[in-house]
Amino acid sequence: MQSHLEDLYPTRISPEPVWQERKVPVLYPGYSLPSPLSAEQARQFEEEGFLVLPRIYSEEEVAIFRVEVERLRTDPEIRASEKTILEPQGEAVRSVFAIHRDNPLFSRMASDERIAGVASFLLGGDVYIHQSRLNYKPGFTGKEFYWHSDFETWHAEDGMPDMRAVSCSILLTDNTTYNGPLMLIPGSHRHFIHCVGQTPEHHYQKSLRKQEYGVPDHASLEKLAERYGITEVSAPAGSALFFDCNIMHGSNSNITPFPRTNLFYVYNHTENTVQDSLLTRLPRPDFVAESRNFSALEIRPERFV
Ligand code: 6CS
Ligand code: FE
Repeated sequence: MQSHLEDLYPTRISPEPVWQERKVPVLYPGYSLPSPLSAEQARQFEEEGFLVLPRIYSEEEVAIFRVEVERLRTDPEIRASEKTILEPQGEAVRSVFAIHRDNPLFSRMASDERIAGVASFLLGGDVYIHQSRLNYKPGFTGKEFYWHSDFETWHAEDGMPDMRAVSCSILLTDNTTYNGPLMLIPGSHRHFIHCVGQTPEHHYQKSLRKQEYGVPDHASLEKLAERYGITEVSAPAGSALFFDCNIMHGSNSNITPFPRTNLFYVYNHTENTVQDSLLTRLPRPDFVAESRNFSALEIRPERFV
């Protein structure tokens, strides 16, 4: 029987949006040196809530990833899987979830010290994968991801207790200013905004295509954007973008011919595992949120060419 944890971030309860401050550090101490980041990089992540590491994967490695990504996109079995989400209008593949579990290449990549080592440093210790996904954002038809805090969803719908998780997005195509790059509000990770509205039953079946609950109200978004501005991340393929689980982010639709295809690994600290006792509904399926195997990743050097 799980002990009943206090809900530190009671979102989707109040009829009005509520702001509260983050309760835990952004950058966790306690990691042994040498660190994979410079002091300046660590400071930037703490201050802004995100950090770009340009071209950590070579062109040759990216080419290998893209062959696999294209194979997945066109594989009828993958397309028919519940782990594959289609775009809200039409039939293009929007996301494929749990690739760290089902795909040998992307399983190896999840433990690659070039990314897992940075996540472990930021979170201050042992980590496991809470969620992984491939977001295609195809040319012409890739639709937006509306503004949200990932932690708000992972807390409300998966039972993640606190903000001790970080996303790592690996850019598999150039993310330009025009093909729907990630937009972040730097500094927003320090505030937790309670969203209004209840979580619908089986919400993920809709929210992963187009999210309408667990999104902040316009007044809060306006206040955040006016206070901190909006930064878009344009960087070349092979780069890695680390962003705090609670930073407000979103991305626009892609009407250009150029896909914006990114891999995402969500690293969670092994002391922050999801707790059913925090949920008001049934837990989401295991392909969206790890619910059984919380053992620490064995982080190791990897090369893919
Ligand atoms: O609900 C989730 O877990 C997913 N939704 C979004 C918009 N970002 C995080 C994650 O992929
Ligand atoms: Fe997100």
